Amino acid sequence: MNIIGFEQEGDKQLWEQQCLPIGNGYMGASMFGGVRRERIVLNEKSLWAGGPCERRKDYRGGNKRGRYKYVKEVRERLAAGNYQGVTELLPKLTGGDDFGTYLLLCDAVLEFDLPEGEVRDYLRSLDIERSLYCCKFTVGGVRCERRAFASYPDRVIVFEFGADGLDGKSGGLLNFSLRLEKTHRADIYGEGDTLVYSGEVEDNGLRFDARFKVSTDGELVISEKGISVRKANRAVICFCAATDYEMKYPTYRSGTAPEKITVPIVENAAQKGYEELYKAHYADYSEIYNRVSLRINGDAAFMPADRLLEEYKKGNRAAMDALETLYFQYGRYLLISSSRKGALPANLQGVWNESNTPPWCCDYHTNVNLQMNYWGAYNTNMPETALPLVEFLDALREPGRVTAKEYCNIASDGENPENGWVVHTQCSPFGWTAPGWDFYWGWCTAAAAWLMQNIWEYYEFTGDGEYLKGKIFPIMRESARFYTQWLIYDKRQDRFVSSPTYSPEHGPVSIGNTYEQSLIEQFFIDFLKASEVVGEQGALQSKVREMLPLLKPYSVSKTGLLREWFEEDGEDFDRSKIQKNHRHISHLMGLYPGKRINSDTPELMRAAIASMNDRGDESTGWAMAYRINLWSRTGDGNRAYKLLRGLIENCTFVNMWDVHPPFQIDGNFGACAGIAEMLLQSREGVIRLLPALPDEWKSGEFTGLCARGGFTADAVWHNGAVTSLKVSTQIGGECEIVYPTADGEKAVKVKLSAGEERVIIRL
Ligand code: FUC
Repeated sequence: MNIIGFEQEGDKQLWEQQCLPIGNGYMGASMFGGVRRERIVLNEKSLWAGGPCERRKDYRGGNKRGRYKYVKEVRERLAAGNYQGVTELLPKLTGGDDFGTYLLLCDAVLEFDLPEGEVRDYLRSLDIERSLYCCKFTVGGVRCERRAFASYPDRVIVFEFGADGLDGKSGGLLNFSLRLEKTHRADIYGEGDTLVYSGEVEDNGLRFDARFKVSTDGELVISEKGISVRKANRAVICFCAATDYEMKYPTYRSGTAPEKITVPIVENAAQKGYEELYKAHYADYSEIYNRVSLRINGDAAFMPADRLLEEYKKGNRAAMDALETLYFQYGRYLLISSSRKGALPANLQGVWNESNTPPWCCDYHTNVNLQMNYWGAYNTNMPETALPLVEFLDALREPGRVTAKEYCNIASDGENPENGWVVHTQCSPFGWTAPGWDFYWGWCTAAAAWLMQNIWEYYEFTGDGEYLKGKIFPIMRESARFYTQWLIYDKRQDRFVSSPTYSPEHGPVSIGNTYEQSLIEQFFIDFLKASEVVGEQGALQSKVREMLPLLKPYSVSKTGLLREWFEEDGEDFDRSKIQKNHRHISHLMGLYPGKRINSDTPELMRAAIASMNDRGDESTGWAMAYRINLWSRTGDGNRAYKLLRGLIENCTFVNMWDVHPPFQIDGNFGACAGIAEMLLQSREGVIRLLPALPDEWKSGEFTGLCARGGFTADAVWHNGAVTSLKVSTQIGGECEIVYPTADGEKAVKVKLSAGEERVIIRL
């Protein structure tokens, strides 16, 4: 089932629970399906307050000057065992408070003149296979149909409104007005058949231009009050918005008037018309979406989303199969709709946002959230959705160098160009890379190391060596330069450590916690592999090779748990700041998304499992999604499934958006990745089919899931055994495929040439 549908209008006050979202990476629209009155929430992803501007000439991405002196002092006190003594210094290890926020563009409010009468046959739906929103109903002898989609190739959002007489004769029944609400400082006016909303963000003067170009067979009046369409059968609005933001340090302005972007776009779109636009949109979208299919048990009939969720909670198996596959594909829909090349990456809410004061500024949170947004990009066969992240990180290097200099005394200059960059927990499109304004969440020196995993995996899954060499590797290399200078040798711990460290987002400040050490370790491993691929060997690689074995991220506590803090069994370790069931479970990075804890490290695996049991199975949206992936990596499909079930039952709104609370899209993405991880895992040339299959998923099939090494697999299973299996590759290579059979497990080695596909088991 590919439809999220409702038989009632959405409550327009309950945006995060009830809207249906469409988007093309650049823009988003959320729809409620109002019969007589509709609210459409409109977004443009670069519309942000904050950053450099006339009235903030001294903007420095949050960086305060010369803070490395305090960092040094903190390091020395910690190294001397004076953990209490650093508390007074921690406020010095923070950034400024001029962070800014993602903004709402505006609401479009539509009022429809419709005859009195009962509304019948109402359905509003989001078809995620067709990437099309639709709202249909009849009232007082009029049949209304409204559709909308967001096209990436044409960079417009297209709204279509239609009204027909049920008698088949009467015409001109479409009468509506559209006005803008919650606008920023702007001029709003009519220009021919176009409503123009052009202005600037009050905080920073960022210019924007939004256009609604109307085509209709009825009477059209456009003025500063908005759009009025009368006596029409049909109207189509092509909407485009753009800003003069540019992802380029230090001004972050393109110098191009945004109407230079929007005018040709809406003109071109209106020329093409609805059908042609939809055709191009569908061709673009479906080419990505259709790469993967999933069926669990039987095929499901349509059920409205609210009922589906209710039936799910009651344990209705058919509803559960339907909702689980829908949730999986919805994650893919949301990423295709909110992360496309040319636009900023998906933020905490993707691209959708109804407020000018959204939670956590709707930013790029890098202590887990931004990373999680992209976990499903590769294994669910959509590597191009990760390109905005690569571009974003590339552009963060310049401001990140300022943070490296001011907080870590790692400077880039003529002699040492590109000598190291860093980013901490919160990050904005204006290069805000400084630590957050409070140490106890804002400090996170390993965020960049973690993000390197996200982009290195682009290569692992696609094998695109040219892109690795030209784009990804330079970012990794500069990160390696940073960490090799940042790590210090700690005598008492006898290892190279990141210091100070803070395990997100609880516990005491410490030296070399597992989170930081394990992320840096994984990054060093990946960096050395990447260096081999691009053929670069030098002093940096030697340094990394020398430090790697001395990072020693993992240790097991007296009680058998994987230690989150190296010092945690010590007598003077401050346990008062530990929250037992904390949502972050940051010491398990090596199990997932990292690869260091696995079946070849049974002792660490046991400790990791003990830690997961200790943390518990109840948490908030993204943290539940994280746990699905973690349990999948242990091979315990039933436990992964328990977490998936918990996420859907307790952390999902009826529109299938993930609840942290509030709505946070990372949980949607993390769970999508987790479902794929239950079905296929890959590591070190080995591909495992159904590695964490729950008992409930008795039979099913998937196509197009991806493995490291550039392989794609299609499989069918019955009673837990793979009964049909095909692998293919665009790039060629060797791998071992391990899959469950009716009487155990089978492993086959295959060697494929580029473009080859091989049937391993025929149905
Ligand atoms: C992390 C989490 C919070 C929230 C925020 C956006 O810091 O700890 O729960 O998800 O990101």
